[in-house]
Amino acid sequence: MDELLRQIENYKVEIAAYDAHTGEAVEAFRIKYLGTKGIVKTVMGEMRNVPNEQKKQFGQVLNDFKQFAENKYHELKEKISSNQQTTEVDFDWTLPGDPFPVGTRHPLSIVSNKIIDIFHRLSFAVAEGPEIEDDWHNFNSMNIPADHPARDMQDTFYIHKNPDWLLRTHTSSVQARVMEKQKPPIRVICPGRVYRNETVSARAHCFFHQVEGLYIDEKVSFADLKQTLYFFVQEMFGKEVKIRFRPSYFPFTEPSAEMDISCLICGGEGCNVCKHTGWVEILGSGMVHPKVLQNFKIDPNKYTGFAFGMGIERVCQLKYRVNDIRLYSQNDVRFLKQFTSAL
Ligand code: 2NL
Repeated sequence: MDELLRQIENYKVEIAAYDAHTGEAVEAFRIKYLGTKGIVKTVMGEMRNVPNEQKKQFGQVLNDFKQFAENKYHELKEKISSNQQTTEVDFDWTLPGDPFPVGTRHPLSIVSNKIIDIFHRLSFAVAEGPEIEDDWHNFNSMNIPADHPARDMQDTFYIHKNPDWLLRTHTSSVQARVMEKQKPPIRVICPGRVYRNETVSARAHCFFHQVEGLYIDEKVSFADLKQTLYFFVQEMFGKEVKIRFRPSYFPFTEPSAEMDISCLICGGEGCNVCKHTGWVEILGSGMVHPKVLQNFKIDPNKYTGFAFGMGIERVCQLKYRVNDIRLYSQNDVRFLKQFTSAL
């Protein structure tokens, strides 16, 4: 009897001293003391040998012992689970971070920025204006007559509320606003979005982007126009590019000319892009019409100027070989990601 009591006391000391740092060690404790063949069960089995008159008192001791072992087990379990939480907080802050998914610049922005940069080197400033315009800035001041097809509902988006308002069809309206405010010398380029009522296809869209340029000063000549635009395409496409001018017509310039560059896709050999001519159209240009200058109280006898306009989608198509204009606004990351290194 006394022997058994002493043994229980020894187990209690052992249990009190037991420490565990892992789930496995806690489980080992459970098996050793509380398992079906564990120490608590074994000690309980000794009850058989206890004389009847001592059973009550001894039962109490055994129950206390069982309780003692169970308490310790719960204590150990508690400690392990709070330890696991501590491990999460105890994070290695020196580990490299997860990379942020960084987007890519839109190809039209890349090309627009390049154009701005090239003309900046020739002292052209950038001007911006509203996309919703009035008839005067978009058409009338630009010498576009009332019966011009561009003014047709079929070609231009008008604002129902006010028939004088429309979505600008070119960025000439921005240059009109510059001429209204500023006196020569004027040297600006106007990049921006423009709208035309076109059926959407691989080649046409109801909105696209343009850069127009305007240079007004004393003695500005067609030679200045040619040299400026030649410099531009050389910077944009490379020194080897060739240019040619074809006479053309625009209501706001006189004389007018369209400029072609030698086809960079086939090197002039003939391909689909240049329709086997070796040349591709890149922009329209001309000497600012005297009537346009007069509209802004600029004396055409004192001042002359040249102007030009080009589609950014078109330049982008030639530079990066984009063959469908719809790709620019579909937001397909497989398309956009291809311009990661073009910045
Ligand atoms: C084209 C042709 C052109 C202009 C735009 C212009 C602006 C003013 C005065 C006179 Cl303020 N002209 N702009 C001149 C000639 C051609 O654009 O085919 N663009 C895509």
